[in-house]
Amino acid sequence: MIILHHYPMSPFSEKIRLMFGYCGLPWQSVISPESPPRPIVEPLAGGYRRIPVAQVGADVFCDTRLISLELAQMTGRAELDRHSADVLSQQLAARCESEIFMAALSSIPPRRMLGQLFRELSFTQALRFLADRVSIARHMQSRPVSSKKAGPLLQDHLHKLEGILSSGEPYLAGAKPGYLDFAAYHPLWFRQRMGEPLIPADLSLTNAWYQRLTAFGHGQVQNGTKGDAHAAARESEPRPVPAGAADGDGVGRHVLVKPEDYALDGTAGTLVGADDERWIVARETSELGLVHVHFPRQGFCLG
Ligand SMILES: N[C@@H](CCC(=O)N[C@@H](CS)C(=O)NCC(=O)O)C(=O)O
Repeated sequence: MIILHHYPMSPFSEKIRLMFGYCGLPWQSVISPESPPRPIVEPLAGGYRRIPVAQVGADVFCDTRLISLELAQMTGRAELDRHSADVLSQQLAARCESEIFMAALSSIPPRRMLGQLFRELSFTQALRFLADRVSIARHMQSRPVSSKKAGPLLQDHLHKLEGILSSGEPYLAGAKPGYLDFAAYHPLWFRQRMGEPLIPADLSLTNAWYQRLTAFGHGQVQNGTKGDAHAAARESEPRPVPAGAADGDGVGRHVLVKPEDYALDGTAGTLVGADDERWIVARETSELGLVHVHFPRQGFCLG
């Protein structure tokens, strides 16, 4: 069974949880803390520290762009593969996950965010979370969105969504939801979770679209533990590396794969697969044996 390592407040995790609800794939939920150290995920993913991470046996999938591709392949729902959409939809989805996501964060008044954090987390966890996110912001390579610009940018964006939905289709991707819908949903979900007003009432199509997505829920979920996740890795071999990737560029080299934008910690190991979409890094671990960690190439670099 596919395992998702996540925490309830994580917006990128919500994107995947909702995909599980949509495609009806049973999954196991393993909760990690809101900030490192993350003793369940670290032995699996190595240095990569972002959430969510998905796991099938001894294969570990980092980043929601790649996790959704895995879901598309596992369920035959090609619409969850971001490449299945036209170029404009792919560009809009990428913008939702970068600039719009940052604007959604910046648009939440700090007092409200702090209030919510201290309600949800213990005092120590909340302080650790804040120190961690300040440190991420200091080392960020992508451009932050100022709180002044965030509001107007979000308003424009919501009107753009309303414009797309005025075609009469129920989803941004058309008659059925696609990758774009889930990518557009999660920044708005996070604002709502932090107690911000959601979508202006006059944007009735966008409001109805949001409710339609919310209704997918999280599907058939079972709670799992550190023991379950580690046993699944220890008791399996990584799946074979596809023939096209096994002799890809750089295979055999010792590499460090890391994100290019923020939370820059990377995973070191031997590159055992490389194709246009992904890098696969092999890590021999004393705790879990051999694991393969998969990264999308988009948004990551080799060190
Ligand atoms: N591009 C990544 C972004 C993931 C991301 O930024 N996740 C946030 C949580 S929603 C994160 O990891 N923040 C720092 C952390 O939790 O360590 C993806 O699609 O998975």
